[in-house]
Amino acid sequence: MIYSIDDFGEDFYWGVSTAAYQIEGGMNEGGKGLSIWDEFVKNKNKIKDGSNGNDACNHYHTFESDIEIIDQLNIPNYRFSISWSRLLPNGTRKVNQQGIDFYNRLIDACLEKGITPWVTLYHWDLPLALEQKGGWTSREMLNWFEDYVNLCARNFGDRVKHWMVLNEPMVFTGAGYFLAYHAPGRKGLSNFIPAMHHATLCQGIGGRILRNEVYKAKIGTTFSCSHIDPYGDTQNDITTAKRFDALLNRLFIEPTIGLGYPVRDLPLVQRVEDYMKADDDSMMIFEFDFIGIQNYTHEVVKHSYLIPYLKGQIVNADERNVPITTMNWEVYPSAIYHILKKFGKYDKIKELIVTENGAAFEDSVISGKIRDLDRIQFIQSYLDAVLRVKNEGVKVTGYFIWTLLDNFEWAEGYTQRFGLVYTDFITNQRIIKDSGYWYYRFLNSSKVRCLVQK
Ligand code: GCO
Repeated sequence: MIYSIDDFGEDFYWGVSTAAYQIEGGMNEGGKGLSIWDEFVKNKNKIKDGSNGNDACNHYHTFESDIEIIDQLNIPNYRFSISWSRLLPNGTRKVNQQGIDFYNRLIDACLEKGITPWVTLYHWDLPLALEQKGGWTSREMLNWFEDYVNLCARNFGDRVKHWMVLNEPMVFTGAGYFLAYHAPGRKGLSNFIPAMHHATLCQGIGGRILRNEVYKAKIGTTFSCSHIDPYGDTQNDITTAKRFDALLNRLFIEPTIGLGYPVRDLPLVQRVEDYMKADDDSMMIFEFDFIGIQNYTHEVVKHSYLIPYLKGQIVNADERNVPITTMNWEVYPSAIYHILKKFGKYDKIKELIVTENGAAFEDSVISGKIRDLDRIQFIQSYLDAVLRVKNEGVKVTGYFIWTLLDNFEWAEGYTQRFGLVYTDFITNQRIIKDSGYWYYRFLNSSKVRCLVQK
């Protein structure tokens, strides 16, 4: 298909996304308290290159010039997250005014350039003090979260009108409380199930607070979604695919729109009954203005009796002889088509916005330039799929690229470069990659036409 920006319509939201822990650094500056990630990275075995986000991209000090880059690229919307422990060093009560001031300066810097700020309230960096009291496994989270969201709404809601409550609850509960790959590094169903349930409740709680406190807010929350395909056409593989789909794609959205947890396709979630209180079913429900879809690839799964609970496993992309990114994720543009189509079928969802899509490749600086054609092609082909699904009537209203700067990629440390802008992690110098210039030209001229070969 040949397309240009005009084909998406004038009201389409174009943007770029980041997250506090991945870029800010300033780990113990400005009165900030510790987060679970500040603690988790001390165990160097948990991070591929033994690194940490203590300094990350130094964005805490360079936010003004980073915003200038967004402005230079003419990107109209910027999605970033607030670090809870910068505002409330101990998680609750005592407010750190320097933290509020930092985000005020960041928001104002965006607005001065005409860039619309889109704020994620929770992108994984829980205050450590709260984790020490049980973190997401504790029902107290509901009160802690309420205080935090109120604080953000009251301090920033006069200027920030676009909000996302959680970033990928499946990842922070699954990787953080079930598999111990991510902070806080807890394991097992007895941690995962309560963490999952409290995250679902907090989605609703956060949404309602924003609705009450912020005049004319556009409120969403974001989900990691991967289209799931069975490895073979056996009945076992097909049922396994259904189970993985329930876990990875349906678990958090369905209770939010009143369908409850997908217990039938994912029996392990039945255990949530131990944590359910009388009003929880209705407390989980909230009418979001949009759902943020974060998609990178599809997953291929096969049945296995050996894997507890899930009775199945993901077949890694490098075992399937397919094109991959350096994350070992298959380059598979149809994934975003299928996922948007799937979420478009829930009639309670009003709008879908792709709040993350992008790719990590090996970038090298040659004569001061980064010729990342692979990333440009990746984005063009995924955008082509977004446009296809939009033209078929699915309400997709925006697309944000992950990410502005190469940054700290969680358990992968600094080994993965997802940015439109290259970060030299020694000097902290930024260099706009060819993909950044491409995005600029695409956003600013209907004459830039993309041709995606099938
Ligand atoms: C994610 C995250 C990002 C990641 C990105 C690439 O939401 O998983 O929002 O923090 O860096 O997805 O893995």
